[in-house]
Amino acid sequence: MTRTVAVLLTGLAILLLAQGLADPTTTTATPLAVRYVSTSGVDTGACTNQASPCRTINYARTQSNAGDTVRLAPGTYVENVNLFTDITIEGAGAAPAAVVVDGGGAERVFAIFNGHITLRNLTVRNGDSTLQGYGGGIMNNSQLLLDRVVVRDNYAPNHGGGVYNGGHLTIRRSVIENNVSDEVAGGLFNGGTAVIEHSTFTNNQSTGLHVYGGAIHNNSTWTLTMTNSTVSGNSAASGAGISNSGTVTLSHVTIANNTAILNFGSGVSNYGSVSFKSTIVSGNVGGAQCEGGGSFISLGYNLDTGDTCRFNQASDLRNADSALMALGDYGGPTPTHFLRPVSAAIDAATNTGCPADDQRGVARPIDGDGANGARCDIGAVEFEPGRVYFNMFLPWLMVR
Ligand SMILES: [Ca+2]
Repeated sequence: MTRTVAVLLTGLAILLLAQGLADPTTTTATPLAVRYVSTSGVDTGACTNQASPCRTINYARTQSNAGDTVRLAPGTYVENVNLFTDITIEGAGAAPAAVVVDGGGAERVFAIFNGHITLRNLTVRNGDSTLQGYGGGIMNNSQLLLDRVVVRDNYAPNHGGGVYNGGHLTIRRSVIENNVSDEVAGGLFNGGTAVIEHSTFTNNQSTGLHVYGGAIHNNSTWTLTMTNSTVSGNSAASGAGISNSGTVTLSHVTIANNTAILNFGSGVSNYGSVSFKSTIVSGNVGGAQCEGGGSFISLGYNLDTGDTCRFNQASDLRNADSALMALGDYGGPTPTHFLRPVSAAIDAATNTGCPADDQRGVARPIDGDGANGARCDIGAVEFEPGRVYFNMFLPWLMVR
């Protein structure tokens, strides 16, 4: 009897032990943490106390577990950051300009080798990849999301002055500007998968004598999808806006005022496949706006201020007046080309497959011409008839 009780008790103990091991409260992973960094901080401890933040991104990164967030107080951080595991690095300022990660002109700013990485609400500037090669501001060989990021004033002697992507890249609500490459792609070189939304590429340069891709080059076999975005005022020998030898899909994009120094493909240079839907190609300078031996596929509702983009659907507008206003701040986090009231783009797209908003975040569609109800506009921006931008609109009225 005693032995039976002992056996039963032992069995019960094993059962309880097994239940204990299975109890989720004893096996939960370390909770995700927020690590605080400030220019007035000190690199000690785990950076989890907002009242006593750490000083550098690199120190906070070494304290982080996979999935943690490093939150940067407003200020400028001169650092070069290599990332190997899941992490979010985000600015705590009201705008990306308030939180700056500066490469010091000596190295890349961010190099991403592994993991799912998010950079949010900050500026990446003054990177120089002379010692490393591709990607002056950011080199991504993993999974990267740029959300509300400004990538500016970076330099690469090789491909991708602003960003080199060899992995999966998503860009949202961001600005890629004033970046320079001495080879291909002043703004973004894509040798992976890139998805770009609500973003602007402006004033990027590819400076080599015979190279291409002022704003963007999408390389062979790779894919780039761009929606509700603007490519304006970039320059290269050829393919000053977008150059492509892979597959590019454009929807509600505005490609304007780019300059091809060697007079070839000022808007788009294409040796792969580019499809256009509800896209404006306007006022690009140097050769034809669209050139190259690749396939140009119109999915309709496009606007060409000339007639070289092979827009051959009944809904396409050729030799049309886009009547773009200058690139500027017309609301939203990124600069855009708002439309003048006479623009042929107004109410000339289709509501079928039209995005729910425009590049600025203004809801689509809006009735822009007071006829036939609300209909989407061609390009990145939806015209608002009640909205007047005095600074630029009044001079335009005077010259009309
Ligand atoms: Ca409209």
